[in-house]
Amino acid sequence: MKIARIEAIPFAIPYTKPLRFASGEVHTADHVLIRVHSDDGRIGVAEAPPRPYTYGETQESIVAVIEKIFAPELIGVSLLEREVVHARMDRTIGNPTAKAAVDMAIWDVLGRTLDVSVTQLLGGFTDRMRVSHMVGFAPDDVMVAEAQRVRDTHGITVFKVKVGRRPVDLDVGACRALRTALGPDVELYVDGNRGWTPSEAARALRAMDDLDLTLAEELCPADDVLGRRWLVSQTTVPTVADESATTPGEVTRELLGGSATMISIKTARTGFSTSQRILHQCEGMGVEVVMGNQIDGQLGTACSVAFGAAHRLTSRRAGELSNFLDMRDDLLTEPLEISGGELAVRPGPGIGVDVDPDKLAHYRLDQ
Ligand code: MUC
Ligand code: MG
Repeated sequence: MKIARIEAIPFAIPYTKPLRFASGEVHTADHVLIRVHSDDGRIGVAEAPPRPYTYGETQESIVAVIEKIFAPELIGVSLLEREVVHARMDRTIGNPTAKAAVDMAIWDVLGRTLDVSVTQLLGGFTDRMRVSHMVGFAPDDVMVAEAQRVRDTHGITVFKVKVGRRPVDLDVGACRALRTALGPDVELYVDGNRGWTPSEAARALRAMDDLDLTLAEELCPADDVLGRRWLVSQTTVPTVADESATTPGEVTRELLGGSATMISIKTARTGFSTSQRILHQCEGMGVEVVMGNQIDGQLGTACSVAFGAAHRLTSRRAGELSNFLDMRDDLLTEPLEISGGELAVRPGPGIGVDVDPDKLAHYRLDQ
């Protein structure tokens, strides 16, 4: 039950259409596949998505930190010694998606070793989640057509609309068009990826007061400390901290500072181990959470649903689990399927998915 080897394999799979948002855009899933081998021959997998505009990591930096620093520090550690794993990785600051993927691949190989699913190991609350779909920047009619297609094809009725453009009327118009076209029965919420000032955000929320938005995520930067507090005091829409709350310490700062009222948990940046700490922290403080998406592929999405379904609090709301729908292909032997607006946890041991060797050979960049 010891870690024998860790691989970091860069791969690239194009998107059928780019996802655009206030802090960047994604055209290709240029991710890193992590494989953790145990000394009894089992392999656990996870994927790390580089998001330079959010965490400063690149595909090259993820491969380098895993090969040069984490792997040598972790060889020989037991799969059960998660505290040791994290103490060693935390000697290096930053690099959240690299650390998270190593953590999740260790849980996967542990689950395979014990012949138990990660969802069962983590909490075993349910076996599925409702799905929320992210709608990126585009002309209003294109955003509406995408939401309608996703609703009609996959039964999804919860949409997170990307906002944060200037002038704010662009996004107010897009949200209004979506509400008019989709009717009152779908859930709509917004994510600004730090694009607005607090006063722009307040103006936009006021202009959308009649649209029944359920959440407003990261409308302005965390460094607008007093501005964000002021914004919370101006609105009755719960304000979600996403990229401003990526560690337990940041979660405490955002919540106790009054700059956010809910937390987005992303397994892509906090793995299973630290996501569980953040979840319990929020639960203890009486704060709601949403399972976010780091624009994950199918492997990352399988990790999110494995974690989200494991706990009562994370499975209550729809999780953001559908970004992979816009990828041209993926690495798994059996693709994930969203139907009736839900995504089920894979029943097998660990995360429950397998990487197709032919697909990996085709998309990997290092051979
Ligand atoms: C999101 O919820 O913000 C876009 C940038 C990022 O860091 O995550 C995605 C989605
Ligand atoms: Mg966000």
